[in-house]
Amino acid sequence: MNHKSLANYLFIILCFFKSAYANDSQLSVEGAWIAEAPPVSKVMVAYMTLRNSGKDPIEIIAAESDIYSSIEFHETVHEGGLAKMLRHGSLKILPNQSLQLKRGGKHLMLFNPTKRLKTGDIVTIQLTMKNNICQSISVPVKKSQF
Ligand SMILES: [Cu+2]
Repeated sequence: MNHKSLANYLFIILCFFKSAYANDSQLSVEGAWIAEAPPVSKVMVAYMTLRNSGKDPIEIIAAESDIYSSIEFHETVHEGGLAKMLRHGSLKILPNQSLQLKRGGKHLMLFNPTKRLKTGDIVTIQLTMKNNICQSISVPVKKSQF
């Protein structure tokens, strides 16, 4: 067991512990998908709608998956006719609001897939919130539609 897989293992155990208390989690995820990418691609993108049905703000401070070396919170912005990506330290969802991760806006940037992912594959991503509650989501890979 190398360093990386040990870290993942510990992380999953931690999530399991937390999930006992997370039944009343106010975060729900709708319409999540990962855009299929060419085989040589070192980065992929995930989109979804994050909904906070609670009375308190939710801040997602980390996202992890066994399939990727790292996951970052990005936002595409346009400056002087050029599109570039900003990196955010977290994603905040206000009470009773939803945050859309969509093309041309905020998204999850997924780095270095360990295997070729195709349409129909399902990727598990663990989201960690500021209160240390973790939530696992299942995200299907789909063909990009333009
Ligand atoms: Cu990005």
